[in-house]
Amino acid sequence: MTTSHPAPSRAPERPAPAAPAGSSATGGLSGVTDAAALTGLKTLTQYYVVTAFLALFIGVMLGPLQALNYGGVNVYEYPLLKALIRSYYQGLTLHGVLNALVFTQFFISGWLLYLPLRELTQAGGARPNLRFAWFTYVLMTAGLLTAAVPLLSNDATVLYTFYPPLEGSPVFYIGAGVMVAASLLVAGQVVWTWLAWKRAHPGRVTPVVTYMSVATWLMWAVAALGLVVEVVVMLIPWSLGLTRGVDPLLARTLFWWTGHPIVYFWLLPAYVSWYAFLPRQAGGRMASEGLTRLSFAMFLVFSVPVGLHHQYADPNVQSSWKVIHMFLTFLVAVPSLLTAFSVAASLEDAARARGGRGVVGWMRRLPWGNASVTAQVLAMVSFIFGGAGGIVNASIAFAPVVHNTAWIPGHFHITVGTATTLTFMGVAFWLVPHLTGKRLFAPRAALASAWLWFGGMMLFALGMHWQGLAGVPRRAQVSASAQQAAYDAMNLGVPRALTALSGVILLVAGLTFFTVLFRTLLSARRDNPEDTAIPVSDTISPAGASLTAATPLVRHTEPLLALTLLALILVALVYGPVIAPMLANYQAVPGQRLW
Ligand code: HEM
Ligand SMILES: [Cu+2]
Repeated sequence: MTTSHPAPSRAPERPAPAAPAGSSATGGLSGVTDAAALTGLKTLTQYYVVTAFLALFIGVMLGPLQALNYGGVNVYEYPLLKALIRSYYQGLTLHGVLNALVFTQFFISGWLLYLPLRELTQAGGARPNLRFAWFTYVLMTAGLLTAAVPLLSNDATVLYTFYPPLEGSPVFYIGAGVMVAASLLVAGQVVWTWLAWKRAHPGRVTPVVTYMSVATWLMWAVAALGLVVEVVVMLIPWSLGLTRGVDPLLARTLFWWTGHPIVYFWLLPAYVSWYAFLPRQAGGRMASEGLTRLSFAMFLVFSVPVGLHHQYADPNVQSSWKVIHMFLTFLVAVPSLLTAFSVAASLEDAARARGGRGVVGWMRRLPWGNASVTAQVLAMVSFIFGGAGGIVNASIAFAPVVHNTAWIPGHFHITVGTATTLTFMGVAFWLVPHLTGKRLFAPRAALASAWLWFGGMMLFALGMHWQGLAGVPRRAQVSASAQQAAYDAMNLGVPRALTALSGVILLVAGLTFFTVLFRTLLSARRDNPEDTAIPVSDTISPAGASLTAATPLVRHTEPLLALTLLALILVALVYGPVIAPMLANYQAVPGQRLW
């Protein structure tokens, strides 16, 4: 329908409410100072979002070069490129760190700070502490800039997983550590503000967007412990020369304590949009608030104790623990399936309200002309394939077939690289106008960028999964290998061509998207800021405002701190017996610099 302007409030023709169902009693701005605080919060959020997309821009520009590598074309000998990056692996480190760590963390910090603080202020909470929020942003950015120095000078070409005994400059570990620590301050501020609201409003049900945000941040706080301990206790002293070596197995185990749940830290903020905003944008309603809360409560409890599914190939970890982590991994698939069905139901609700008919025919009636909706629906479609592949990766019987092959990057470009990234792009199409009061530049180009990204990533995934099954390793400059005969024997013609082509499509997609984004940001016109209100959805089955009147599901999912304690206990149970023998048998290995 609307091809001219994908602003969210266009989909349903009614004024967008400021507060969601359940907190309407105190909805609306309560005074001038609150309005000023929210304006300040908007500016801060804009900084987070713009920093995030600047990182993504640089990261994404490196991707097509890697896709060409997997297409058999080596571009890394060109003098112009050589002047910018020293090697394939320096480029790959920058790509992984900027896209997977920096883009995601900055976007999520802005997104899941703004939404709950704003919702709670409007639900009668205190004004947000902007000073603290700015302090956190500055700290996070300082960490990023610190880590950028050794990354750019080729002194930390350790890839985004920085497995020891690969040893990078201490400046990298310190900068990365500060950046991650800053995300915990965002978590702290959101949880703190929520607790203050709860004290001031006893017996009230937490508004749903705040609920989802607090659950995500609490999950991340439990998840980040592993990485923080690895970096602070092991890697920083070791890279400074204070300890003589580091235990690679223990470091990897701590890394994956964080490294698996980090994927939920990337996904849940996208789910927030799919549950709370996308239905409204498409002209429908959220299905059930109780189910929404249940799936976030399950993510909080079950996301972390699963990391060994990345270590099936590691020695000196008992197989029984690997199998236990595998079953727990399958358990986390449950809330993802809940999400898939709930969100599909709300989209169907939207499409039928717009006259859609038939078992699948209703899909045609989604507002495909709206770039924000289209990007997010396509992101969800890609996640169907990504999630299915994830089950394969997590299965101890299949994992050896795909482990460390091109299949793996094929997999995570349709999960974090599309389900998350394309959702955030789609969100940016309304969020940036909302934050800046500027109109989205070239909505048709925005729509085209979403389709190109989706199509490009689907081709990329096909090419890379295929190559992985043929046995092509990941993290390898295959186009410059001295053993080309080995690759020739694999019959890679078709998947290589698909991968190279996808790189070109994704370059066009990226350039189109960033043109839309930066032209929107740089435009001087600020017209009609009212047009870009937050598209909060109504709910078919709401939770209500009062805990005593709420369903048992709502009541039992409300105590998020108790659920966090449960998560910590579960993590201690399934990681304690794995880590204890590693500590007892610590193997100090000296560092290596292979680049
Ligand atoms: C233009 C779009 C993109 C293209 C063409 C692209 C291409 C690639 C390729 C070919 C690899 C494999 C390199 C190897 O294993 O040697 C790779 C790795 C990776 N990509 Fe992308 N990518 C793109 C966007 C993204 C996005 C949006 C994200 C995340 C938000 C992302 C995250 C990663 C990560 C984490 C790695 C792994 C790095 C490593 O193994 O150390 N990429 N990319
Ligand atoms: Cu995992």
